[in-house]
Amino acid sequence: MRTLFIKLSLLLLGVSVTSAPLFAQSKNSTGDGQFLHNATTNWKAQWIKIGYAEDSVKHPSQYFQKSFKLTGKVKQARLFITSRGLYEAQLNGKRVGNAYLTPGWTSYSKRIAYQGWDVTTMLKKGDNAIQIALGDGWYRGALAFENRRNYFGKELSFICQLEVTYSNGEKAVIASDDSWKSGGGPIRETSINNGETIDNNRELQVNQPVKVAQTYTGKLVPTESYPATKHEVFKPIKVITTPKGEKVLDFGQNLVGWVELKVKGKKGDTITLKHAEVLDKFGNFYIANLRGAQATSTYILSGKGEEYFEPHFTYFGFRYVQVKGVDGDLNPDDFKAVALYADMQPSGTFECSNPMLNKLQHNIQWGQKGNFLYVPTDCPQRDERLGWTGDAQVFARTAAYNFDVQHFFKQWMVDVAIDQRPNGAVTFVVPDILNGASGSAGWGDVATVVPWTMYQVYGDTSILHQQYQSMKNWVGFMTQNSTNDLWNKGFHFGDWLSYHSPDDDGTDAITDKYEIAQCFYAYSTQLLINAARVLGKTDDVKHYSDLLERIKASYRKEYTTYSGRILSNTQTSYVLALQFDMLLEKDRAVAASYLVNNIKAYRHHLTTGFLGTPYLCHVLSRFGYTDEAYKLLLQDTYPSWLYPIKMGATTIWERWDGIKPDSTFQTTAMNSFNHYAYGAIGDWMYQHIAGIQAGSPGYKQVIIKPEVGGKLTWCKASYQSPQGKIAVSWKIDNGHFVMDASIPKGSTAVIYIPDADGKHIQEKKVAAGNHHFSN
Ligand code: RAM
Repeated sequence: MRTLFIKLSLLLLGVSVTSAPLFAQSKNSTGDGQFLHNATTNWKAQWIKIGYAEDSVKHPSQYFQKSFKLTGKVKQARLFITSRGLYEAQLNGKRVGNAYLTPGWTSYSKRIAYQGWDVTTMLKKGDNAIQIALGDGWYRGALAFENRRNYFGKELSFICQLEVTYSNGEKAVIASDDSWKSGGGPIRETSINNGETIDNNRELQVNQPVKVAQTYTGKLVPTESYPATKHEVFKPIKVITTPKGEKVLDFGQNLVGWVELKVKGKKGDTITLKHAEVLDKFGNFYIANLRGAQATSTYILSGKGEEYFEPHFTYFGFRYVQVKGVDGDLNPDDFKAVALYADMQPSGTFECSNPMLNKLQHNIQWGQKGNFLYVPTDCPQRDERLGWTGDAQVFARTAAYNFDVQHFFKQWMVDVAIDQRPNGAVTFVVPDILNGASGSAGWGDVATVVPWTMYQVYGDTSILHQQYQSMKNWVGFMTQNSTNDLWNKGFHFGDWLSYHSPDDDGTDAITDKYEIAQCFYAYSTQLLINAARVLGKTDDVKHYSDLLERIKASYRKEYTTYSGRILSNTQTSYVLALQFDMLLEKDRAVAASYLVNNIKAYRHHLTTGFLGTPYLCHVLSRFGYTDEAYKLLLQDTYPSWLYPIKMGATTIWERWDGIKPDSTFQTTAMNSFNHYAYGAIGDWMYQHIAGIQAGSPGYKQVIIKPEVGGKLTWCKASYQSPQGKIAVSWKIDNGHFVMDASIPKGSTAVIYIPDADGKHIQEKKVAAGNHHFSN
């Protein structure tokens, strides 16, 4: 039976419990034990590590075990555990919990999250055993660029505490200490970038002593975020033999996770699964864009009946899997791809009459799924997979429409602050593994944008309290690096991956980096003022409001012309100036018209990169050009949101032209097919097509303001707000605009009802409940 997928790691157990099946594989049986959000303990246990010389070339998994007796009936039991490296824990032969790649990734040198599990049902009176397996994970690589190792330390270790309360109220604690045993087992090699090798012939031998490991000098903190769990399961939609003769499975969706394999073979048979996002223009397997990441699972069979494999301490970004080592034709039923991502609750749905837009929404959500794995990463497949701060800040608002990300970001933002440099510069990536590289406009602004966005969405001021000093430090950094209130120093990524003309005809859309920096300096200062106001810090409000005036005045002096043009004269330059209110009121309309002229000059193509794109349609809508926004959104030739969809994308690409119109690829140096940044358009789709907007922090007041256009005949969307579900469904019916809207209890709404042409808008105030409108 498929649900009885059982893993090779049967051998992980000690003698007394070897008969129990381990690591059952289906979603419903991923493990017993309930995850306890934010559960805390008083640590008494010791960190322990292996007590033998390790194989420092292959870095196999390390296994630990302890047998123990419980003298009475268990009323409650909790396991607290974390590791330097990744861990999987088992109690009496059963996997603890449904989370993978635990303890997740934080700025390990300063803090490591631990997990608390309710494991009451996993223990019994009498003999019990606990086993732990460790893998290198993010702690000691191979990680990021060039598969570097040992970013955070050289040795794996773990700490755990099993706290048992008996029915009679007595307590027992089984803690990691030097009485445990260590050893090796089937996982022979494992790393985030390269994958995992599992040898079913390697019996588990856990009979070596352990050593007490170095004390951890950072903080151990409870887990606030959502651990990675298994979600959708995909069967291959096609089995392909490529022109080169490669055997390839197509799972139909670019996803993040791994493949579970069921196989029969001879002892020593070796099966490899290589993972790729795309096939090349000839239909061959293509992995050049993974750069140094090997992304390979290698399984060595024991030959004992049907065997089951899945990796433990790695993950892949893939749609296609090349299989080697299986004789004859591949049986698609032997493989299933499992999506692995943060266990966040879905919160938004969006559908409309244009199937391409629905596909775009699908791709945005899958970009989020694949890159929300403990930290918000830029990409999930190549030798990178880092918490790029710029990407996270541009996507945060959209992310919050699609899923509940409140605690995901709240936990990660602590690391943003922790990794922040003493001068206030925010690192490019968090956790920082780039030696403190920091200070780029649009990236560092994660420090202000994410807390403010989360407050807007969830209405919870605690994130502002938590991040306020960090916000201030970031603005302080920009101030220190400014002369006459102009931030014109240092390195900046600029409007990353904006349009470059393939024809070298001078139409490259390059926006001056310091011009961009000045806009973000203003924006972050504005958000700091907003936060100061919410937190009642009146002196700061005054101080930063004065500063903001000066920043904007300097901007206008330096970057705008007499007739209202902006130095770089790109879409991004107008978009940022207008979005962040850099121009005097009287000059804004003309700037908006320059923006529209520019868009027309590119025949309704966007030319924006990471920083301009999120605000492009918002600015158009704000200045009365929703029709232009729709034209951009529905454009399907390069560069545009729908072009990748025409080319078969199932996720958002890093570049507008990851695959060019002639089906060749962009540079192998940087070409991810699962990169959520450009998915930031999702926010506009929810706010302006569906019309669901927050009228006040946390949606106590709701605005419903759909904008008709793009020949759409209907739209149906919902958002699970902190107040409850908001739903909107509109259609054009016989020349009338007809809408149903439901507003949750505790909220009121202002509803704007356009007519079928998008004009003559009626405004109504309504209370919670279901409402029907027609115009
Ligand atoms: C690359 C990726 C990432 C971006 C950085 C600046 O690594 O495109 O998304 O943030 O560059």
